Amino acid sequence: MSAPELVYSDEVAQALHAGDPVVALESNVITHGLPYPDNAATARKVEQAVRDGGAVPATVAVEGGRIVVGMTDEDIERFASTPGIPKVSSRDMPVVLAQGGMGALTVASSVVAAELAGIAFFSSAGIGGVHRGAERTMDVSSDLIQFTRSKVAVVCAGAKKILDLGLTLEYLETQCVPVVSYRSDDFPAFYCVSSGFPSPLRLDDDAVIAASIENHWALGNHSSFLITTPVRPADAIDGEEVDAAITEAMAAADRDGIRGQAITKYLMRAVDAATDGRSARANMAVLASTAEVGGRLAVAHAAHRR
Ligand code: PSU
Ligand code: MN
Repeated sequence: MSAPELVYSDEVAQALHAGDPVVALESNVITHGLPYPDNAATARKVEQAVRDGGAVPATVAVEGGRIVVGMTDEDIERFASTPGIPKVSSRDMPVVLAQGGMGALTVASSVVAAELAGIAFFSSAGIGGVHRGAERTMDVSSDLIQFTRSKVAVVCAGAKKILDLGLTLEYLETQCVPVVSYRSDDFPAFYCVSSGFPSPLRLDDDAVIAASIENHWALGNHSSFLITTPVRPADAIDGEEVDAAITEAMAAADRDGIRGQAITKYLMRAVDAATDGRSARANMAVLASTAEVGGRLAVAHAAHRR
């Protein structure tokens, strides 16, 4: 039995070898988060944002039975423009790898890939969470469960308001996953500056965050460390407007019988339509600004490890 093969881009391999900061990025946002060609353009902008923060980006995916660590520009274009690439979460990974097809990695499977690849940081604007109505549907994103199993620092802009963010925070607390908000008092909600929930903890100092991450692992926790950073106010969308669109979209999803894996994309597209594409633009902005903070914190973390 051999472990799945990882193929690194030269740049990522060199950075990891040198102990330079690297930030992993998900590919599901390319195939399922935004329509073509915005998705390809955004993926490149997000990679550039990681560089602006001072780190090397490594967008991760699966293809040909191998885990790709650092997609090339051509890979990104192909994934962005090929319809029907499956959304691959942690539990789907073994089968898609065995079958040899293309797979877009969610936050959950991306942190699996990052840890295997030796990458300490991952950035995504919106993590999955506890869905609204989960007490009925039991729909809790595997992202949260994977955070309890993978040693990766996750930088995000919180989670979308399509989720129950109060329950999401409760789950992370119960599971001993640290949640720290970087230079902000509130837990953010993707393209909204605040979810309305205060963050469990605020930290302003990059070096303290870097040391806290290492301490979390040194204390024997084989789990993730979450750091949130909010969307820039100029790019943000008003929370109440989004809430109204979500309530409507959830009723429509119910009518259309949309459940499970498909619900996240369905709700996101419905909110995009209801806000006249403004949420799609905010989406692109927050993906990039989050990645830049991810890059910056990965720099502090790499320095701490030296
Ligand atoms: N939340 C967002 N945007 C996204 C996703 C979540 O605000 O694109 C995607 C991510 O790839 C995340 C996945 O890992 O959806 C979670 O899906 P589910 O709720 O089915 O676990
Ligand atoms: Mn789900």
